[in-house]
This record gives sequence, structure tokens and C-alpha cells, in this order.
Amino acid sequence: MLIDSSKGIVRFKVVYHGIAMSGKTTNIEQLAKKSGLDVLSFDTKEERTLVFDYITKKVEYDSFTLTFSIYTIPGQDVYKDIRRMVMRGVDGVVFVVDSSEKRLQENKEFINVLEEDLRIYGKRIEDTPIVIQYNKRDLPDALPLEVLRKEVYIPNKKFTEAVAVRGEGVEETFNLVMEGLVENFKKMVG
Ligand SMILES: Nc1nc2c(ncn2[C@@H]2O[C@H](COP(=O)(O)OP(=O)(O)OP(=O)(O)O)[C@@H](O)[C@H]2O)c(=O)[nH]1
Ligand SMILES: [Mg+2]
Repeated sequence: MLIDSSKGIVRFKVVYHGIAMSGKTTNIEQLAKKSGLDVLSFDTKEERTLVFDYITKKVEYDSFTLTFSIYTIPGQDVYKDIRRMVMRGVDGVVFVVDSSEKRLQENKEFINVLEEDLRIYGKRIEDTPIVIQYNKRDLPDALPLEVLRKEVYIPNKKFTEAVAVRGEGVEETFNLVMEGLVENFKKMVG
């Protein structure tokens, strides 16, 4: 979180984390579409291999302008270094779970990956606003929500169900992580 009090601007960084192909990019594409925003993909000269998705969203709150920079990590393990870089300075996380039965184990293991990605930046999973999104609820082999809640679980975190490809649950998910960040901000400014 960056606060520019002279201009009344507060900047938050939100990262969509989760296993490869779980629907992170789809989430922010849908979010962008609904908000009339453009998705930017970065591929800069210094970091040629670095491609990730990025949008910003602005929300007026009291006398402040809250700016959310929203990123997705690449879920494949070969992009670990990029993933770590994207996680630098993260304030809030959406953990996108693929509801398919076949991917249960991977989803479970990726919670440890998230924990480690936060730890390297001195952050604790308990203290970070995180929303767990159980995505791909439309799949024929989607596990029942009760099973996923037990198996792919981070204590004390809010959760949503989504069919990101149809835009369902996408805004709800983002709004929840935004609420968590705004709550923290309110505590800070009193
Ligand atoms: N059936 C179904 N497919 C989905 C849903 N959301 C995303 N997909 C599909 O899943 C595939 C992967 O989606 P992406 O959004 O690219 O996944 P990602 O998490 O960004 O993947 P990486 O960038 O590799 O980490 C695409 O073919 C999407 O259309 C969903 O809710 N239901
Ligand atoms: Mg992606």
C-alpha cells in the first residue's frame, strides 16, 4: 500500500494467484470488460520474458482516491521467478481454485506456494487479505463446494464461487478483496 496524502491517493496491489489454467487471466479480463477497462500485457525490454496481465481500477472513498493495480501470476512452475516478482509489494490476493476433481491435489499444494511467496516478502498468510475463489463451477467433474471448502482451505478467509468464463462471481470476488483492503486502510487512518 502506498499513500500519497498530498494528493489523497492510496495505491493497493492485488494479485490473482493459483494453479496454471485455473482462470486467473479470465477473471481480470472479465473484470476489465465489466468496468470498461483495458487489459495490458507487459513485455518490457529489460525483462523480455516477463508477460503478465495488468489492469488498474479506481474507487472514490471518502476524501481518498483508491487505486487498485491488479495482476495475475503465471501459474506454471517454470515461471516461478516471474511469479515471485509479480508478488512483490502485494497487498491483497485472490486465490483462484480450479474446481475440477483432477486438480484437487495441485490446488491444495499451491496454498503452500502462496504462503512461501508471501513469506519471502515478510508477509504472513494470516495477515493478508485473501479471497478464495472456487472457479469453474460449471465443469461436469467439479467437486462439491463442501469438499473443496475442506480440502482447499485457508483459515479465516472469505470465499466465492465463480464461473469466470461467463463472468459469474468475478466482480463479487474482487469486491470482497477490495473490502478487506479498505478495512485495513480504515484501521490505519483511524
Ligand atoms: N469451464 C470453464 N472454463 C474456464 C473457466 N474460467 C476459465 N476457464 C478456461 O480455463 C482456461 C485457462 O484460463 P486462464 O484464465 O488462461 O487461466 P490462468 O489461471 O490465467 O492460467 P495461467 O496463466 O497458465 O496460470 C481457459 O481456456 C479458460 O477459458 C470457468 O469458469 N469454467
Ligand atoms: Mg494467465
